Amino acid sequence: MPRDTQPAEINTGWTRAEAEAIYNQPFVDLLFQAQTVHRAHFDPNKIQMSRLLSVKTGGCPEDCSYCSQSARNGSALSASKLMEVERVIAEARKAKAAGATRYCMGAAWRSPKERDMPAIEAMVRGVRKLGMETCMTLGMLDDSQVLRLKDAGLDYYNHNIDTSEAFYPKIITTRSFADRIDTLSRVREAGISVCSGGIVGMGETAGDRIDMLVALATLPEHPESVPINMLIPIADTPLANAAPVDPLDFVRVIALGRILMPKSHMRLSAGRTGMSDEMQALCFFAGANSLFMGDTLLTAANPGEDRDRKLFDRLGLQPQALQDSTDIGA
Ligand code: SAM
Ligand code: DTB
Ligand code: SF4
Repeated sequence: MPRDTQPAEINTGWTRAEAEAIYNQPFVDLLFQAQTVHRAHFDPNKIQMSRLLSVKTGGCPEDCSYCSQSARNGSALSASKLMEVERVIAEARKAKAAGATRYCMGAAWRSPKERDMPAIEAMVRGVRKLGMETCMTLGMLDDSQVLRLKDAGLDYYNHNIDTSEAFYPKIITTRSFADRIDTLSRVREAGISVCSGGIVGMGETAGDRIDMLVALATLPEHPESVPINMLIPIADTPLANAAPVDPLDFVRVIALGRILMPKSHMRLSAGRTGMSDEMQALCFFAGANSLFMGDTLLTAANPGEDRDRKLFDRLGLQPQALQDSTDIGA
């Protein structure tokens, strides 16, 4: 049932059957519905721009099958130390100059250690002072860590559910789907905006993709930001040879997310180097309105600014200014 704290048109009671019926419509009908919902809430030609930085890379104790940074995956990445605060702020300044409005900092941790918290808080304060939104993704958080991040002024916390609850144990065994939901509810309760999505292309079924979106759309409040990643296959990980995703199925996932969570930013996230301009255009038509800019994500490649500038020119898209970041229907 919709919570009374949310506008009436926001539904947090979606069922699997409802979502399946939407997803399985003829492609053109699905896209028309998604674009209609999109236009009721957003300027369809504006795209929110975030920039990522890995502030602590590699050596992660978790066993996520897709990840270059898991110490268990034999991928060649060695563990780095936590980056110096001043360097992080210098990188954020460059990202702002290049047009990013949100700076997302990621660490390859199961959860942050006490000794790292002061530096993490200083990063949040420093990046905020530049006039950018801040996002962190640091793994699982306890109550006190969430409150400290909130006090430092953190705007968003990214914590992906990655896939359906049923498929989750096939991808990660060192933590559970329920652990993810716990951290998400702590973040929400503390008043930090939630960024949560998943990955398409890990061998999951269409049903798993639908269940993942229904899980996000039936949280007590929809995540403000929903990143949909297309798997970037990484050598020497268990998913190195995963079958590529059908691009039209990927577009369907974006469209369903847009319809189930009409006011959330849907981010066309990892995997854009493997997408044609035409596939990205269909994703924008289906309601994607956020992306990562710049030539690297955390460890993997991303289209650089030149390619994205050309794409935006071809499509008549514009970066969303920070003051436009609330939806037009609000
Ligand atoms: N360690 C933290 C965590 O797991 O929450 C933060 C960083 S983790 C790399 C953030 C997200 O990136 C993952 O949850 C996953 O959805 C996405 N991701 C990681 N590797 C990926 C890959 N090879 N392809 C696509 N998405 C990936
Ligand atoms: C998200 O959903 N995708 C980003 C961000 N949230 C942290 C990370 C993508 C990582 C892609 C693989 C890499 O760069 O190692
Ligand atoms: Fe660690 Fe995050 Fe990679 Fe999992 S996705 S191995 S938790 S860095």
